[in-house]
Amino acid sequence: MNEIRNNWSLQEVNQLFEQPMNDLLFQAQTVHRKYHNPNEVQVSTLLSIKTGACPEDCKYCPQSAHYNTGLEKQKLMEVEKVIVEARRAKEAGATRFCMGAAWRSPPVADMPYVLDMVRQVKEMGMETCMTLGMLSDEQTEELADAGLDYYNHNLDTSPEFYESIITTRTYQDRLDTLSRVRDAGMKVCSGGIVGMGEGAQDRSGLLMQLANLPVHPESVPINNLIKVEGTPLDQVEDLDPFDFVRTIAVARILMPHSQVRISAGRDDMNDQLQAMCFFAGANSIFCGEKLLTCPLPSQSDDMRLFERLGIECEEYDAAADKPRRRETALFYDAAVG
Ligand code: SAM
Ligand code: DTB
Ligand code: SF4
Repeated sequence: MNEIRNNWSLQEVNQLFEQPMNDLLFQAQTVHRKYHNPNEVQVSTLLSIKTGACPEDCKYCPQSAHYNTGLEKQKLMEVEKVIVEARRAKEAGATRFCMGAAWRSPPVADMPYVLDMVRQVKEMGMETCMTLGMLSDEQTEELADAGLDYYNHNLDTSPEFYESIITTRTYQDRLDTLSRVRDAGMKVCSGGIVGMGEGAQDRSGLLMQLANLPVHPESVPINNLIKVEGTPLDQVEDLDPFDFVRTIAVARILMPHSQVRISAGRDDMNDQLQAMCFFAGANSIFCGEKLLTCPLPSQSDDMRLFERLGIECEEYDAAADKPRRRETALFYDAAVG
């Protein structure tokens, strides 16, 4: 059977989700082993280069100007400061540096600085990723020419549920940005959020949309809603953690080659739940001091978990000027002194 497909029906995706957990995990792990090293997890570091005061009304987001979350706003960070943070991430072993801005789309006047960030981080030998909102054709070309490796732009949820979460831009706007990024030759990072009060159909609908893109995103972040006080979703009911694991497993089955990332929400997950996500096919995490504005587990906790699970990750080897396999045990000793 051809496992790489772009024609999934909602019914087929629902059927994957509805299997008994053990059958679903077995299927996901079988696909995972065929396409990836089952004991390797990629580590990215995030930096918010422009924080808060965003004109969009995404109901989950602490950075939207529509809600009062008490967040400290920050205009576009100076290029030099971004480079200092990138160097710190590289020294801590990150192989990909992701820069995020709370914009609807990048202001034209800020583009030269953004492009400079891409060039300089790339020169340091790390992979680059940016998430800046919607892009015009010209901005997409500029980012590609500067050498940007990945562009993150999430579909967030199913087309049906989307309208109750965001009204200031459409699902089609998002699909258009993704196709521009793909056409310009950059790698696509696109996923969504679960735990926003959506139904099981919406989790299926999100993954079906991602898997039916003409080419699967190279990177698929699955965020568990962080309920930030002051956002309209701060009181929503918790998602059953097993439904988070199921979402990871179905993403793995639908998009066998992709890196599936446990993104937001890891700080609220215990080690057992994270281990289950890795078994379900997650093979990437964000690691560092924080996500964009919300907390992450400490780096030493992450490395301790990797060590307990025998998980390997890559680190940047400055002498050889390329990534190498990291010995987590050694790193753990160094991280906790
Ligand atoms: N403004 C840009 C955009 O929306 O494309 C880039 C930054 S935006 C913060 C990136 C993603 O973070 C969103 O698409 C959403 O999936 C995720 N996110 C934001 N707030 C979150 C929250 N409270 N919990 C979980 N994920 C969240
Ligand atoms: C993604 O899907 N999740 C990351 C990254 N892409 C940019 C961001 C999560 C943000 C969580 C809320 C915050 O830290 O502000
Ligand atoms: Fe703005 Fe992005 Fe937050 Fe939406 S998710 S409010 S676009 S920063």
